[in-house]
Amino acid sequence: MEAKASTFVQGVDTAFIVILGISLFFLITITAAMIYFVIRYNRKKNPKPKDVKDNTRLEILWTAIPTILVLLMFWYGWIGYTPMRRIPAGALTIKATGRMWSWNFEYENGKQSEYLVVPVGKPVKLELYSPDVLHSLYIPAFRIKEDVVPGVNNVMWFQSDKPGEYDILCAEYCGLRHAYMLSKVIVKPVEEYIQWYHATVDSNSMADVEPIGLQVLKKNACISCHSLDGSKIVGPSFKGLWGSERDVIDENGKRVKVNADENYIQTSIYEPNQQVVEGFNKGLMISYKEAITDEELRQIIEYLKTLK
Ligand SMILES: [Cu+2]
Repeated sequence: MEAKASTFVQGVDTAFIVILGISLFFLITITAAMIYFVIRYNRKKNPKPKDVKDNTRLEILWTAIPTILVLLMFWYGWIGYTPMRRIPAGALTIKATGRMWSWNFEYENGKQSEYLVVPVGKPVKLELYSPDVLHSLYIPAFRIKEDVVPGVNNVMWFQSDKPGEYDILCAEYCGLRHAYMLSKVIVKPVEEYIQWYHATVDSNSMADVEPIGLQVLKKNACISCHSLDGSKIVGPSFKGLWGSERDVIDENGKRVKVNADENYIQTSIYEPNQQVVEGFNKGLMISYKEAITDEELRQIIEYLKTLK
């Protein structure tokens, strides 16, 4: 048998085909019967219709058959779903973080990546974490999807038996840019995975040759809301920010002019709602005091100075 993208494919596809098959059967049968009855029992042909009442056999049949069908659909759904919640002991654990607006994956040795890299044929457990809003980690090829809820320790798992690349999406659409949270699962042969796991340079990413400040911005998903090219996304662009004069609304709702210096940048990252640039919405950004260290803040400032 051909290897499947994940061990859940068979169960989910069977449930899907059973339910689709039953639905199609009834759609066609009921529509055909309806058309036939409209013609066959037309009032012109039957001016005095018979009044039919209380057919016990019919009533038992149309109660029993749908009950059996519903239980059948439940059964296939149950068979497909229960393995998803039974996580094998000894599964490889990876922390999956969904934040505004990208995914980040952290491995047991502390290595981080923007793509999820896993070995083929091994169970992988994802510990789902969100620092900000609801997200939903969705890997269609693996037939799995799970909500990532702030403050809740949710998990999901899978095992892929087929090396390759598969899409990752965020299926939470009630926010500004969940649809932009695209990533990939890269399933590698075990030796290749081990090599990647221990390598300090991530061959899947150009990140390591970029300025450190930019790496920090990318790691914290800053650039999914703040562009580097001057375009307006969710927040103000980083381009030309350093040293510029900003019109901001302070905590009391008063409009003030400030200079974009070290202090301003630190406040904007650690206390983002204290001074919000005029024309942008308050309350969309969370504090990055926990996530960004003083040293990283310095590196960000060094990088911003180059974005004239
Ligand atoms: Cu999301």
